[in-house]
Amino acid sequence: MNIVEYKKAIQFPLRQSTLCFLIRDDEILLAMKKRGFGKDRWNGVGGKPDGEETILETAIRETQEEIEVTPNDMEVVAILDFYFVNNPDWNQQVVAYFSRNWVGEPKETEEMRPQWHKKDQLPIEAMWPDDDFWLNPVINGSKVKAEFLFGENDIVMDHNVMEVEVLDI
Ligand code: 6OG
Repeated sequence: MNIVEYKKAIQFPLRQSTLCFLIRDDEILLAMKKRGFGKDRWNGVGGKPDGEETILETAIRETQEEIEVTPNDMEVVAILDFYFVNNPDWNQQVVAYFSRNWVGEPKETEEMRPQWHKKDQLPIEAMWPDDDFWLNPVINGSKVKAEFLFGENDIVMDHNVMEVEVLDI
């Protein structure tokens, strides 16, 4: 099974979700997910829209809820389409942001334990496997449009990663 075949058999549009990474100097803020989808993985912070919220409003609210920080600037750095052969309910499009300006200090909450990491020392074995394909190019300044097909045990069965000039949400 590859992405082209899988996409013929599923329902669109994908539901959307958000992911936000704080950036300062040579560091990136990752947070350990303490419960639910992606538990025990380091990731950015984010989640699904509530009601009629825009995707940007969602990204800001989720960052407030999960690490008690209010981002002031949000740059869209990646649009990631995730497909799960065995769990189509998990299929989703994730809009990823970098924020370099915010109010507040990252705090641990019931959902997330934030920690600064050197950009060149990501704990990749404890992150989603797709991050290995797209996060470094984004850290190095690229904008990325990508799609991933996951199989058993969240193995990446197929992927396409494109560096693009402009990202349209
Ligand atoms: P809730 O559904 O728990 O939010 N997310 C992913 N992040 C990465 N890096 N890789 C993936 O590969 C992901 N799939 C989802 C979006 C889930 C959070 O996890 C992100 C949300 O920020 C499959 O509310």
